[in-house]
Amino acid sequence: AGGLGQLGVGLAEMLRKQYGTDNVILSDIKKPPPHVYRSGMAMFSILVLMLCLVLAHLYMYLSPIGLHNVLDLALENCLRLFVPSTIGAFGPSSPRDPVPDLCVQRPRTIYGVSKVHGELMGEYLHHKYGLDFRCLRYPGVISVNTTPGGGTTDYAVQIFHDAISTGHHECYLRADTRLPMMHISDCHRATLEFMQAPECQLSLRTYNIAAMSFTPEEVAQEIRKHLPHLKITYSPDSVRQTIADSWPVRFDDSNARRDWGWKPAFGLEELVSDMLHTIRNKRT
Ligand code: AKB
Repeated sequence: AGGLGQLGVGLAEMLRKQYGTDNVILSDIKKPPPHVYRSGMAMFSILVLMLCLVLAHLYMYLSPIGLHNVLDLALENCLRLFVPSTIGAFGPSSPRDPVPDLCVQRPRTIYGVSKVHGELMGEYLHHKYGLDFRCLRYPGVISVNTTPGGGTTDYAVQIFHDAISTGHHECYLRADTRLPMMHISDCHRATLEFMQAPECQLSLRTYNIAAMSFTPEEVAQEIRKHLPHLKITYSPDSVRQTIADSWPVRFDDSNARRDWGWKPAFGLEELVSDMLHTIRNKRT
């Protein structure tokens, strides 16, 4: 996965509008669809030839080698580097409601461990060698453009498709499982605003960003305001339920709000009406 994942395509679209089409290059190990195709150049030549200021490194870096290559290239070429993290970087011994930016991080998934590794490597290179490393911890991101995979927060995408197509959603989490969530456009905007913030405003290098927190029951209730017949049944899957129970219920994002002015535009009400509207438009 990489630039063509849930976040990369929309982020590149936004960056291309601001910085020009040819100044933003998306890379991935997958073959891009024609509308996002730009160049098959190798990562090194992309960095050096385009003199990028920002390298949005959006793959999940389950491979530490990939992450280390990117960190080295950013350092050698004095690039501002963005690495995404998530609620998955916390674990059962972290405070959950709310979770602050700085606290115990002992995730029990390899996904979470790789996120903490990325956060710590970037911060180490920042403190030791001055790398302009920036990292955001995203909540579960909700968008229509990617098919939900096996993620713990993915029910919150699938439920909209099910509400419109069959009117029934079978949820793999318990009804009262509260997790932090965010509309994808807030997620893209946060990333851009954070990357554009002057260095002198940043008191941290890794920030939590929040928008809303809801349970499956609450999102179903809100969808029922538009589609009253939505039925939701619960069949918790032990793996994802255990992961969700170890993740934060709420993010404390007060540092992001204070340092670089973070403010979400979408709450639950706006998220639900936008998702239903967008999915319906795509189907017609
Ligand atoms: C997942 O559900 O695994 C991801 C995440 C919160 O990192 N969406």
